[in-house]
Amino acid sequence: MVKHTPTSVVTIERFIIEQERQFPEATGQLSGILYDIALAAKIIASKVRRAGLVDILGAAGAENVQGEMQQKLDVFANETIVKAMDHGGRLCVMASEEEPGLIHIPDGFKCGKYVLLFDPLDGSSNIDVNVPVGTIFSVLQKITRGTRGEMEDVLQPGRRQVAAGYVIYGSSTMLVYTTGQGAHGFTLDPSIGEFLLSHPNIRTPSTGRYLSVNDSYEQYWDEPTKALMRRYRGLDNEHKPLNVRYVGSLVADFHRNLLGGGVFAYPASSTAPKGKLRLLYEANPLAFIEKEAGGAASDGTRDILDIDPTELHQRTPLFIGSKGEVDQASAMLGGALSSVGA
Ligand code: AFP
Repeated sequence: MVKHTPTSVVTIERFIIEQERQFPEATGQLSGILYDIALAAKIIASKVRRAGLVDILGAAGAENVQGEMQQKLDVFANETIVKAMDHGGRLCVMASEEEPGLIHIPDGFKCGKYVLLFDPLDGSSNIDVNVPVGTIFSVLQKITRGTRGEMEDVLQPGRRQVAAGYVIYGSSTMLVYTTGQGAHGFTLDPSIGEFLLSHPNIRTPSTGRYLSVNDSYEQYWDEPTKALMRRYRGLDNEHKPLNVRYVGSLVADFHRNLLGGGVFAYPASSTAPKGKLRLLYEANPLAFIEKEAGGAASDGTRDILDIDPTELHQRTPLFIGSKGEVDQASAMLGGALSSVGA
């Protein structure tokens, strides 16, 4: 395999092809999905960049399945991804945060052997204040026998993901993905319209620097969760405090902590007993990336990747980041992570 250094210019396309070549039996379908996602990300990035310039902000008038107001860019991002992906003959079904049910491949297009789950524009309430937003995606293999994908194909544990990634639309646009051979980051060069390899083989520090949590919910947390947060903050007088950083845009908080080390926490509370974040297209893909970077993810009792989903829009508490901090969460909240200490 070619050794990529920070000085060699490697496009995402070249990188995907080189990774695919390591698997002579590969059909190229997964690579095709990743190219199409990169294309959709470029289209969304160009729209997000212009959001402050054009009259596109504001609610679209519809409420999405989670009961949150959809912004126009959510709708645009959702449609962009669906249209970029539905005709390639690689997918058998899709599901999006923005749509209540499965998104089937239209009649007339071929169905393939993969399933795509995505959150088209996470953190969209941040758009009108110029805070980074993101796209998150997860790819699974079809397990049912028919041609079209079914709910059973979608409701698979995260451990079965064959690819996952996210795009952050920030000061630059970055795409980070994994196919289980490390987590790799690409930065969009807008002058040539290409994602270039900028962060090969990302490794997250084993102990953290940052704590990202919305502690306005503290009054709704149970005692073990409050104790965990005190520990993260060094208020137990035994540990060094983590630095608190919370954007409120999952991809932005996750990305910073992945590179700098730390933990993102969205615990269960009395007002949100299952937390807020969605298992299939938020927690699972980020957990796969985190694992590939040497970190971990837990709901407090189980490794996120081991959870058997029962619903498309299922929520989960989430503790994700450096192993040391996630391990602390499992120890104090009652779970033992299969991947931690293994
Ligand atoms: P929005 O899409 O409504 O902005 O929600 C963003 C989000 O799903 C995720 O990106 C954040 O980490 C989380 O919610 C923030 O939630 P709180 O506002 O409850 O802290």
